[in-house]
Order: sequence, then C-alpha cells, then structure tokens
Amino acid sequence: MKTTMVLLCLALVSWGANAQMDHTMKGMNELKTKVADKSAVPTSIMVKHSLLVTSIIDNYLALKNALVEDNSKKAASSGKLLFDALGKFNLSSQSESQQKGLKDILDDAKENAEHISENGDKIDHQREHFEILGTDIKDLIIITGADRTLYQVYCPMFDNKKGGKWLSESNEIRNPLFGSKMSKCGSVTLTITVK
Ligand SMILES: [Cu+2]
Repeated sequence: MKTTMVLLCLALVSWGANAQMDHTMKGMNELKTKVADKSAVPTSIMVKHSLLVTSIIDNYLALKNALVEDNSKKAASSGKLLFDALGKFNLSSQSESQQKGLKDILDDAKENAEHISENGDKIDHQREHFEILGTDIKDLIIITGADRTLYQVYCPMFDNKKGGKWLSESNEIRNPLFGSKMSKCGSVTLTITVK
C-alpha cells in the first residue's frame, strides 16, 4: 500500500513536469528555458539573521515532526506552545510600515495553531491547519528574518491533489501532511538561507 502511494506520488510529480513541458512546447523558447531552469534548480531566498522568531520556529518544527510521526497529541501540545510563542512576538521591534502586515500574519498563524492545539483527536483537521500555517511562518520569516536554514517542501498529493507545503529543518523528505501513509512524498521547492 505504502509503495503504491509513493509510486502514485512520483507518477503525479512527473505528470506535472510533463504537463509543464507540453505547455512550453506551444510557447516560446524563452519560456521553455525559464521553466527548465526552474525545475532543475530549486529557488532559494536569503533572509536576514534574527533570533526574534527562534521559539516560533522551534515549536513549528516540533509540531511538524509530531505530524510526521502521526502523533496528534504531541502535535496539539506543540500547537499550544507555538500559539504562545506567536503571542509573545514583540511587534514594536519591527518597523512601523511592517507592523500591520506582520500582525495579520501572526493573527492568522495563531488561529491555525489554536485549532491544532484544540484538535488532538483529529489529525486530518490538524494537518489542514498545519498546511496553512506553513505559509504564515514563511511569510513571517521573510519579513523578520530567521536563525537557521529552512526548506519549503511541496507534496502534490495533499488535499485531493491540490498540493500542500510545509517548512522543514532538513532537505530530507519526511512528510507531515500524510505521515507514515506517504512519508516520502515531497520535493524541496524553496531554500531559505540566513545572511
Ligand atoms: Cu479547525
């Protein structure tokens, strides 16, 4: 079963790549080169160094690893710790022009973390909120900076093949959106490095 799922996942990844190729065949050569480059090299961005989000990243990654292990109780307790860490973020440490955007991101992240903490018996529900949370945390660290290298990983199978992303401390794939059901589904789409 596991092997079938992994193969299905791989098949979809290559189907996606083929669809992209078909599209570019009809398009201009310039576009073709662009897409080819994109698929060959994962994009990377560099953010400033900051210790302001250390406990947010720590607890996000603990939550992620609990979901990798299919441990919904641990995910709930990490979700609570993450909720608290998000609440402690000092907005006044940031420039005034960034505070409004940051507040929106933090509010959204807190709501997702709260739902995860309150649904220790519903791992699928936790995973839905966790997927959205990954984008919040990425958006947050692009503004605030980070204290370590992070990888954004994409699995095309999540949510009836709409796909889903998360952040990881490692480029080795361990899938928190499916856990042991499809632990190897995913590929690094973005590397976030620290200046
Ligand atoms: Cu919910």
